[in-house]
Amino acid sequence: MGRALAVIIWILTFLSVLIFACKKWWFPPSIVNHGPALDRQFMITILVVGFAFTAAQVGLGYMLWKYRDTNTGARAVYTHGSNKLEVLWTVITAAIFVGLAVMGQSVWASLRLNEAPPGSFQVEVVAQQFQWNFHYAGKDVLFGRTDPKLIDDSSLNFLGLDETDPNAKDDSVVTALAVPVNRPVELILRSKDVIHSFWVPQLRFKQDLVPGMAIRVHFTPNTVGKYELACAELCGQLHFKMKSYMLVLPEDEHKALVALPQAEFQARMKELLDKYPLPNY
Ligand SMILES: [Cu+2]
Repeated sequence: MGRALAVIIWILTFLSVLIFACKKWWFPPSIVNHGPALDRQFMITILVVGFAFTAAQVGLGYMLWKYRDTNTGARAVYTHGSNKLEVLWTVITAAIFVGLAVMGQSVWASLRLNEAPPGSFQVEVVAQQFQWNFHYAGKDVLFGRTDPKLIDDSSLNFLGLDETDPNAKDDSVVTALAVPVNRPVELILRSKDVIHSFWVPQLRFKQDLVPGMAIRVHFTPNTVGKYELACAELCGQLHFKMKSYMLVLPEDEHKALVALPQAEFQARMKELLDKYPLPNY
């Protein structure tokens, strides 16, 4: 029985490692400038914890095998363990964990702890149960005033955009995200009701949208295409339906799109969503 358990543990360990090593279920390729650094950091982390996991499980199997019931009548003995060893492996584990965190910090900081570069393309993202709204500033590059009192879903004013504000005249609110390629993009993330989470796997970050907050994130996409955008926070009964697309467009195509008035913007967006296929994973 002891031997069988040991072998089962080894087989399970081998299969678990295989799932990661074969890379069949891996991330889609990144499409942002910070992607390679983040992927490298992820790889280091998974190699370190993968090695620790394998060593621990192989050791566990070895102990099961060695100390199995052999019917020799030998008695179990009590041992208090070794304080020295306990301290040693706790210190080593702590050092590895803190080391990995410090290494990852620089990638994180470069993305999250500084402001978006000047000239970034800005989009206001307003989430609600259960849809994504994207607010574009239009030709004047100025967002129109919004007021929660003006929110009226029945007249499709999901954001409470103040139509009397001159800056709002050329604004568009549509249900998909379009950003230019090779230019910094800044998203201003808000929520109208509960916590949602903005997630495009190819962007290599996930960010909550929290009611009452305007959370800013920035990135520079480098590959033209259409990508799935999902809500990654269980936000209610129809959470699974809360999805959209992010289009990364060539500069001229993007420029022409965001200059369009609302209705034409929406129509052109539909055409573009049909034009670009989803990448196959
Ligand atoms: Cu949601």
